[in-house]
Amino acid sequence: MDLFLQDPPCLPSAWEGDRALKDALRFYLGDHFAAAEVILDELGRWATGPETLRMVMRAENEPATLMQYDAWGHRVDEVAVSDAYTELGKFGVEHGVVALAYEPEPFGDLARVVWAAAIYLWGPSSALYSCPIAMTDAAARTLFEHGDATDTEIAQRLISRDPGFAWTSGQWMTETAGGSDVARTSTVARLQGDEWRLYGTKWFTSATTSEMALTLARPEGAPDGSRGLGLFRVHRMLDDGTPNAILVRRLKDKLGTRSMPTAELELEGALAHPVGDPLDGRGVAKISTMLNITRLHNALASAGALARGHAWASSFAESREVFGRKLAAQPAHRVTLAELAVDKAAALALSLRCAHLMGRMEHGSATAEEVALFRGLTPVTKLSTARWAVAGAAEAMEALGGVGYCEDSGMPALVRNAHVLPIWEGTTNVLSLDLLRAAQRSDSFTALLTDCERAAAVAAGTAGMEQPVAAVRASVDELKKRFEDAASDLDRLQATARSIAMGAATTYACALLCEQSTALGTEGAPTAAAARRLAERGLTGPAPFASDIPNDL
Ligand code: MFK
Repeated sequence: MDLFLQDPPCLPSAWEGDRALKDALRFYLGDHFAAAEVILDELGRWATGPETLRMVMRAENEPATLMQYDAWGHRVDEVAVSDAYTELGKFGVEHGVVALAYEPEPFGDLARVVWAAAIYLWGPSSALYSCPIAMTDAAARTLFEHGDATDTEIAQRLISRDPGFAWTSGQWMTETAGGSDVARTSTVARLQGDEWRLYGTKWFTSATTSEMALTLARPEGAPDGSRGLGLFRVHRMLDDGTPNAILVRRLKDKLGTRSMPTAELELEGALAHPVGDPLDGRGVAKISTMLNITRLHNALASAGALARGHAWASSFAESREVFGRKLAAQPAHRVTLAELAVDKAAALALSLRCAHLMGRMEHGSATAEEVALFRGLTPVTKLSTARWAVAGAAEAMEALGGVGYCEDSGMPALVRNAHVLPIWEGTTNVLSLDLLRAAQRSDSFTALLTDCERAAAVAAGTAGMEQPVAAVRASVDELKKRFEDAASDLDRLQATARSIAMGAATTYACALLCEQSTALGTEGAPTAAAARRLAERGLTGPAPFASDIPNDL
């Protein structure tokens, strides 16, 4: 008897097969769409091509390694990465995964939208080279905003498309005592002669092979807490070609992101260059420029993971027959695929809107309301998309059945790598609290809800959009009430923060999809369907605890 062998699923071009992305870009880009399509079409064909997918698999199977000593006992601390990882990154750099955001032509203040689409397509095939790229982009913007002429010169390397000239940057924030609570940073900056030297241990430093990093340290004599911290640029190698005084204690043995090295570093008097005045107590505020950009990268990685999971599940369902018909035609499975598509559309809507606002801020065309909106939207987008990505990656793996659970399908890597997304760059709770802080300091929450109402108003009166528009309006009222009910008691407000943040994410995603589908007219039918489905699921999510959290649960 012949053994039945299933044809492997075959991914379409990541660009060609992504209707939600194209529709969203038509909405944002208008006349610029055609120019963007040329770039994104090439990236999309590359991202899901068989050769690229083989390289991704190879990079995943060749984790980063550390050699601390050479054969003669000298301390060398050499971190090696797979050449497949390097090649995937090089392709991205050449195709502008940083540069696109900084090139004034042809997209002007819409450059971040095109850039975001590029990251979304390239990221899932980067074997986590997306991590150094996130930090590189973020470091470049931070140096441009807060640095001097030398910093600006260094930043040219970070935004270059030439792999021979381009550098990547790390972001060393986390210490043993301070992951979320960065105020507990204990690295000391000592002024020795006219040079700053850093002493301390950095506990998680990703992309250890990067040529430089931005890091926080406390100048000797500066006050405790976050207001005593300065921001410093540190290079791995010194100008004379010798290594800086940085020891690699060990590489982290992580659940995922294996091709990308993450180390513990010992700074033993590492030469460092202050970014701005190291004694102005603005280190955290300055590195926040960086955080907001890496958080958007994180959101795009989440949307990209959802897209890749959905693509695998859909193409498998097209080729698989079960119980007498195609899996893609089985009602239960159609629901699963549709729900994945809705999550992807929501993640994309939030991420692209964030990118749109960021581009306007970077080009000086954003209004004060848009700046306030961006401040609240960034944590909301990062936290929600990351959680959707974890659930979506697991769902996609399940959709491939037993083969999806096997390493050589690539799905376990998708699941492993998705799990970092809610953790790095601020956990779900830390970012929920960040939304509260932004709400209190810059009225960002009000700006977010106001923009929900604005977007819903655009769609009001459009046939078929009555239900999602009404749901957005009701949810805005409910979220305001949740905030106001808890506002007078800080502990209660913090206990409510996640419910408010997740509710705001789904509500804003629905509002954006309502607005986009209306603008797209008949072409916007799939976007309208996604908005309706979000509304059917319920926008506000679970209510917070009605009273104190019971101790006996
Ligand atoms: C593929 C994806 C790629 C992603 C790769 C990334 C890999 C990188 C790996 C990592 O480095 S992960 C580690 C990331 N660590 C974090 O995300 C830290 C999480 N903790 C926080 O975000 C805390 O909220 C924070 C450290 C910012 C709290 O610090 P503080 O000093 O206690 O907070 P405070 O007093 O609110 O903020 C100090 C200043 O910064 C204030 O300015 P002002 O003095 O002018 O008022 C704040 O307004 C400002 N600030 C804080 N967060 C901001 C911000 N400004 C703008 N945007 C923000 N998000």
